[in-house]
Amino acid sequence: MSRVLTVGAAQLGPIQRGDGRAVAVGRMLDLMARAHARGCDVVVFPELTLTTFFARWYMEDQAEIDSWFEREMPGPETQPLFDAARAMGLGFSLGYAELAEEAGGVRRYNTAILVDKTGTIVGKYRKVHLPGHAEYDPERKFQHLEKRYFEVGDLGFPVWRTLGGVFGMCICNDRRWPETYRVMGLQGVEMVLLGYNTPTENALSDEPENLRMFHSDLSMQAGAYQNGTWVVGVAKAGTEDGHPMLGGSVIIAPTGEIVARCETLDDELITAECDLDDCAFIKETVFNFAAHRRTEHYRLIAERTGAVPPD
Ligand code: ING
Repeated sequence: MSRVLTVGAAQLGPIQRGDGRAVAVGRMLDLMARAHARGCDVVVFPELTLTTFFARWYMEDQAEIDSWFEREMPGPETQPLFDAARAMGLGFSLGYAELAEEAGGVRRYNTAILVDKTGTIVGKYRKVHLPGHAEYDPERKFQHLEKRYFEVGDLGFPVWRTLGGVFGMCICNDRRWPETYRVMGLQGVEMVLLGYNTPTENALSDEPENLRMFHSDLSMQAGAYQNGTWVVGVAKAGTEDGHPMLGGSVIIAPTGEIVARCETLDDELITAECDLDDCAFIKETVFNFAAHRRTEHYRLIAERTGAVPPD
């Protein structure tokens, strides 16, 4: 039995600070049309797909800051994406800055949503690992103010049964942390959809660009293999207002192998036939937690060594 999904990774090239949302949406609709032409079931877009990576800019005026956020999803400018999904029978994941009025206050998150083939939002995730800093840092070659503009995500790492499988999401820095994949892995995730906006330079050191790409791939490949899940990692790439961003969007199999990778720093679609049933072998053999992590042995070892057994 196989459950093959044709998956598209829709890398976006740079979005300049002066580009309106319509520029991004227009390019996304073109990528969706190309994905549909290639028979895709779902297409994955980057983190903060609708705007430039505005966290690189120090801002104090709240109205200016809030101009980068979406107050409704879909809203007038993003509705065409949902209409296209429904018309083409094409699911998608989308990253954006979310402004929500919740619990009697205004909340701001770095958010991703999963939309099914009917154009319905079936899942939402809010970024947990916010890198960078909250105040202007003169020591840095450039700013990375996610801690200033976003709150820590409050939805955990859920998974959703949709598109014939078990799907999860995370965002950018989340992909570097093993817990991100593990929490979803323990829920049986079969495909993790993630976007990233990763500067090619380290603001505080002379880290070489190839090491940035290596760490990005390493994190996602390990997460895929150690949890027996597909991982789709999609960049907003290229140079935004003089700030270069990593490309290298990938589709990674549960074995940890990269099965497709973008080669440019522009809008680029890569696709792969992803059999969700390929997850089972890794989950049920190499990483069979119940079979290979024998917790009753702790007590035996504790008695022999006098160590304090876990509660
Ligand atoms: N960007 C970067 C990322 O995690 C970063 C920030 C780069 C942190 C390299 C640590 C090392 O890919 C975002 N937006 O999280």
